[in-house]
Amino acid sequence: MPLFLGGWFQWLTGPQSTFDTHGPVAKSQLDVFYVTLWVTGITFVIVVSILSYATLKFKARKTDDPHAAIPHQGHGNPLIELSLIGLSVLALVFIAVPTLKSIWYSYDIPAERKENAYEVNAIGYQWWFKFEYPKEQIDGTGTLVAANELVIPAGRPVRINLRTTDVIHSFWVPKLAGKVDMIPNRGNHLWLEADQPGYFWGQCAEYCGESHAVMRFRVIALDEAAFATWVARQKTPARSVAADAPVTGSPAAPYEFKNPGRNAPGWSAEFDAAPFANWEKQQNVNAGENPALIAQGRQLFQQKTCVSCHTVRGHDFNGTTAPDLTRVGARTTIAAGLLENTPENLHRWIVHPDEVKPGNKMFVGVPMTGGTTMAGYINLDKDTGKPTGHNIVINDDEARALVSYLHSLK
Ligand code: HEC
Ligand SMILES: [Cu+2]
Repeated sequence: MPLFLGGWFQWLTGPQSTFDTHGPVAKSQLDVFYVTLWVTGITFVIVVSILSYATLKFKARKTDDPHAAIPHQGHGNPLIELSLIGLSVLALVFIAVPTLKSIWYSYDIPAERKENAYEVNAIGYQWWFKFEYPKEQIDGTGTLVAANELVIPAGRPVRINLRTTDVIHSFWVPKLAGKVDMIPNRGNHLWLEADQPGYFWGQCAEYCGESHAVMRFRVIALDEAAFATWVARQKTPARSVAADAPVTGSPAAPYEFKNPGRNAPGWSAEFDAAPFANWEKQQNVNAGENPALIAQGRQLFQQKTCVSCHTVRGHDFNGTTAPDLTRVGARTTIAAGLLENTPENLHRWIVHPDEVKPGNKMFVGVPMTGGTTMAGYINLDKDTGKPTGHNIVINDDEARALVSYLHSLK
């Protein structure tokens, strides 16, 4: 019990711990866990005590021990049996009442709070998440869309409509609410609420293919004013930097790029020490931007056909099969929560997506309705599924330009 209650160990307070709840839905579900734990724990102690007592007390130590003879065999004691049935039923009722209450509560936002609720759509793709904000309509382009980082208002219930475009995924933010599946041709939903502004980890929780384990996302809860500011900013077109714009401040030193290799982690302890503060910092325009390099990156985005899959709203890039990149520079993660969004990591992703995330559709292409494929980094033979050649190759200089461009999108 101290282990569970005290949160003494890292795994009980870690970023995906269900024991460290930050919202009412997760809290109600944790309470059910504790009720069940107490009832089953007490039952366990009673049963094991009686069993141990009987085993030790009536144990035959030698063959001439009086206990060695088989004792009188009884055939049922109605009083004991009835009371055991009664006690079991009681224990189950004791568990069932809070469980049913919590199921009811988690299913939908309480009626009296519905008016204040915010609504978003979460759509699963192999292996990333699209988020739509149906309340935020943008003239000319429709619904506000984001990817892999879901920003919500804190202290308000949020209803999340769960959809998928391909296989079954599951939407799970352990500190905010239990998981619910995203099922083809079925409209599921859940609701959650963050008590306070904060930065939370999410994870696809239903096996969905090669990169299931690294299909992650983040939830950022903001206070009401910060949320309104965020929404207003999102509704504007992507930030544009003219090629001949003056450089602000001294130019940033070029980063070192050394490919860390297949499946190398892409996360720093410094980020995790203060994720929310780091998210806030990420919203600011980077010091020492290089406008000429940004302009070159913007051209490359078109030339290298990144545009066939990705949208950058306001830059005439309107691909819809991949994460919206209109504000990718303000995200703290890339590749669906897998890598910290640093220049080195973005560079690595753009040059070697296959070494970061097995099977990802940016590398192998996105399957389209009608059996065609939106070409990715390699072409695959239709029949054998084997690579037949490269379609997109990015060298280090091109990657630097693309990184500059994408990181200017705040
Ligand atoms: C075939 C379609 C396709 C093409 C072409 C493509 N991408 Fe992608 N891109 C994707 C998909 C799909 C993902 C999501 C991958 C994942 O996380 O599993 C992605 C992810 C990304 C991300 C990370 C987004 C996030 O929020 O995690 C960036 C950045 C990106 N692509 C940049 C580029 C650049 C730059 C190019 C051109 C050199 C490019 N992409 C070309 C499909 C494509
Ligand atoms: Cu999934």
